[in-house]
Amino acid sequence: MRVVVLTGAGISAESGVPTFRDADGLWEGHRVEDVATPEAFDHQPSVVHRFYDARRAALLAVQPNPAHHALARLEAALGDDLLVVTQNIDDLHERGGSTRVLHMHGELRSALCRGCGGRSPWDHELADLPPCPRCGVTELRPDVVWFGEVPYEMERIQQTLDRTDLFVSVGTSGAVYPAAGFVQYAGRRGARTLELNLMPSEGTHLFDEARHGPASELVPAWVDEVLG
Ligand code: BV8
Repeated sequence: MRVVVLTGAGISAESGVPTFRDADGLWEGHRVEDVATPEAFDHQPSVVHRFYDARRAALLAVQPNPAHHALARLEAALGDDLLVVTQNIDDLHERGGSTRVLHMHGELRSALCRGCGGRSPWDHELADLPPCPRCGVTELRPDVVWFGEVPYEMERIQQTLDRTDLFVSVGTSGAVYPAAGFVQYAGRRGARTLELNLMPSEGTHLFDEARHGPASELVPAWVDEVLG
């Protein structure tokens, strides 16, 4: 059985990573346009850097939770028949043991050089405008996909969705495209679709089945079911 699991901020909520839209969510203190658009970066690079430097530093204080670990268990059983596509820029899937993870919106622990286009593993700040480890110019930006930018690896995602048997969405509000459109895309190609979320998402009506509750409980239970 070929499975694609799409994850959002909700899968990392119980690890202590703030979600976007929930009460005390990331967007509370910041207007999206002010911190997550290329225009914002052109106008106020220091504001944008501080926003991502703070999230990168906060990663050190959080750990993967049972939902991340359960997906790693599923990967151990399904191997190449499982792909985790995440909208999250944290590294909790990998720290939970998953290797087949695709970060369609980028990663906090990576810096992208606007000079040479190269990517470098990054665990420090960018606000002090350090030089690119590859080309030396001070043109580094967070390696994340901002609103109005094309998500990473869309072709590979589409090819994998084309031949998936089961599409599962975990911890996402279904508010941001193109990720929010994957359930319809996969469903139209015959895949069964399942939503695992704390509460009904904006696209809950598009799923064959929906289960609501905390990811740390729903995901391990679903994985146990799949692994029988
Ligand atoms: C693009 C990185 C062209 C940076 C992010 C069609 C219609 C309308 C608008 C558009 C459209 N197409 C494009 C747009 C514009 C835009 C968009 O969607 N706007 C929205 C606001 C309407 N999209 C874009 O600009 C995208 N680019 O379209 O390019 C294109 C398209 C296709 C092919 C080629 C080219 C780029 C979007 C990416 C932006 N970058 N992140 C950063 O992280 O700072 S988006 C960011 O916000 C996240 O990555 C994620 O995608 C989104 C947040 O959503 P969630 O992760 O779901 O989080 P949220 O807080 O909303 O919800 C949490 C959920 O978890 C809730 O449902 C909650 O109930 C649940 N939950 C909470 N706790 C738990 C839980 N569940 C289980 N257990 C718990 N414990």
